[in-house]
Amino acid sequence: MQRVLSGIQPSGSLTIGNYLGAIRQFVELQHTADCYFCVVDLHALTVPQDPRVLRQKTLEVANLYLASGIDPQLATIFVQSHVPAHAELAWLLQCMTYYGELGRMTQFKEKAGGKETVTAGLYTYPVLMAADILLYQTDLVPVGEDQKQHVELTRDIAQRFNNRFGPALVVPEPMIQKVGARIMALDDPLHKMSKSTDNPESAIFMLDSPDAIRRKIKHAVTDSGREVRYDPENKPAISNLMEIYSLCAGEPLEAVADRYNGRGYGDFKKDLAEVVINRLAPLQARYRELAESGEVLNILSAGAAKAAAVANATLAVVQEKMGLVRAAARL
Ligand code: ATP
Ligand code: LTN
Repeated sequence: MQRVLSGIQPSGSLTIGNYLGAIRQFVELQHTADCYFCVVDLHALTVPQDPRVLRQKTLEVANLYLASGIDPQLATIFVQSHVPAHAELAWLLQCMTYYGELGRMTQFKEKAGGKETVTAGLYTYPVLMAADILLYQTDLVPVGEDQKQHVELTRDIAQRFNNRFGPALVVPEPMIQKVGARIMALDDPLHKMSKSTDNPESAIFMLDSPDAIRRKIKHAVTDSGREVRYDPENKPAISNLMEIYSLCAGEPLEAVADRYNGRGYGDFKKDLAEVVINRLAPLQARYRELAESGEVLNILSAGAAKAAAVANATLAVVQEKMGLVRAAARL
């Protein structure tokens, strides 16, 4: 059985970009692969977080995994910081990653924006992600398009380790969907929809109310002209909305294009809002039940125990190969 691992940062409220680009794949993969899905709280600390909000968002992401249909009987759900091996392996791998390699990461360049005061953690962030992946001997990493470069760096680090110390780490492959891998912001179709945005109108959040969804879609920017046509190059805004429609309704893009052929943006946007609302409604209802039950804490502690067993085995091999004297027992 193939091993799958992915993670989402509790750095804000999850968007439909996170859902359509990542979580939707997680739900499918749990039936055919041995899946590990983590809430990467250590990654969220790379930019300033309010401790109270971080705690709340960490549980919110875990509950949204469950509400989206990830079944803890089929997949292992856990919080990254509950498994200390992640931070430990990250250090060991930082000592095998080049400064120049990290400087080339586009996500770092975008988030740092040339400022001196960004944290060292933001710079080394991709190595922590490599540790997340390599600890589980992961074959496949389902992610959105923006993470492809980080998975490629992970492959380079794994190969470098294996070449220097002998085979120890599985070299993973990214798994990126054809449609939905890069949902764009509602106010700017040239930028990805992001949960840590300054403008909450630019994103549809998984827990948005029907009214908020209607308002945001109504005000979403469109392109010049008025025909509803899938053409990401010349009509990036409407093409993005069509992708959201297609994925939420479970209909091919061509069917959406045919239905709105000869009709204007107004009709299309009105229907799109209802399609998104209907897709999210059952998930939001399950979320409310889960959040009230508090059951997630038990699921996360069982998940961490299962994850730690796999992670610690890999960490021990890496430590031994790199020349660390192993303590008699894990303290
Ligand atoms: P932040 O804005 O805090 O950097 P984010 O919204 O980009 O966060 P992440 O936690 O970094 O979300 O990403 C979780 C997963 O969701 C990743 O696999 C990422 O590729 C995917 N993802 C995030 N945004 C989008 C998007 N707009 N379209 C498709 N996939 C996305
Ligand atoms: N870096 C990712 C989140 C992330 C991740 C991972 C994704 C952390 N660890 C391991 C896949 C596998 C992001 O910013 N979206």
